[in-house]
Amino acid sequence: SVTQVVKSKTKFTPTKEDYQKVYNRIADLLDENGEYDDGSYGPVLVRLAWHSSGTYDKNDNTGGSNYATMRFDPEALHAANNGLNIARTIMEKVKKEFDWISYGDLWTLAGVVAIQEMQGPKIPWRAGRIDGFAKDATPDGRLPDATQGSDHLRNIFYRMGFNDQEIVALSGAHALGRCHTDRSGFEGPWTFSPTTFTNDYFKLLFDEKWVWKKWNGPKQLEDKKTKSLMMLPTDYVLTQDKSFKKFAKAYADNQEVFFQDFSKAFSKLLELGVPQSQFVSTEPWELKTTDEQQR
Ligand code: ZEM
Repeated sequence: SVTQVVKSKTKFTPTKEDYQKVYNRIADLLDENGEYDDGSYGPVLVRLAWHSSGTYDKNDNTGGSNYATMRFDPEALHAANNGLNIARTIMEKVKKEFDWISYGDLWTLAGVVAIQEMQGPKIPWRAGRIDGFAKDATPDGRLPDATQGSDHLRNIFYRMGFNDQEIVALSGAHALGRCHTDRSGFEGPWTFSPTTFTNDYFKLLFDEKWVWKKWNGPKQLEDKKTKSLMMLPTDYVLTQDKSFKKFAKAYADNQEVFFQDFSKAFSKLLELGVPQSQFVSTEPWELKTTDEQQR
């Protein structure tokens, strides 16, 4: 007779506490390399979360954060994603330690960690994204082109399901990080504190005099006073278009209002393309910052 040995493998069901552990691991990685840029991987991780979500098209429900298709060529090689291999490589370390998390959850969670740890607002977040396949990857051209104007911004963001107020709020993420000539062709940071989340981007847009930079690179603006800050044409448009300007001014005047609106819009961005039925909880979670945990 044959004795059959049945190996029963119980599937690991992560809890909120498990995701908090992943959060903490990512938080520890943010400033492990003081040599990198302004001393933090936070900004490039926010950009990874954004580019992995902003491919969403509400018309056919393709793209978005669900399948983490930036893992695959040609999406990984789209010019818009230049430099994000750095962010994806850092996230591999976390994935090795927490192999049960999906890439979509990992990358969006990294965006949440980065914003919260860099003094930004709490970002409600839910788990449940699943890994997709190369066939789910999105075509090039779904992310915004910095050289264009308000019509383009609206076309791109309306396609994701955002309105003018949300476009402006999301653009405030440019308080963080910088442009790199070897990634986008543009150069420099938007603010004097690129690793702290503030409403300075909006303040500077209105308070500084912005002039076209004289150089061989793509069209960008520099602040007349110090010439050390930059704005993309799509940033400057927020002060020129009547509807955008109203929101940009409100965010320049009141950081609280900006934080609230950014939190809502960024949370929504990170859930684009994820079927509601996939989320493990109906109520989004607020994960604790490292400060709150006094680790
Ligand atoms: Zn960005 N972004 N972005 N962005 N972005 C860059 C960098 C960063 C646009 C854009 O072309 C560029 C949003 C919206 C838009 C961040 C977050 C968010 C760079 C520089 C460019 C060219 C890349 C480089 O050279 O490294 C355009 C046209 C946008 C339309 C409005 C939204 C929305 C974001 C998040 C909510 C962040 C954090 C960076 C900095 C990355 C870094 O490595 O420092």
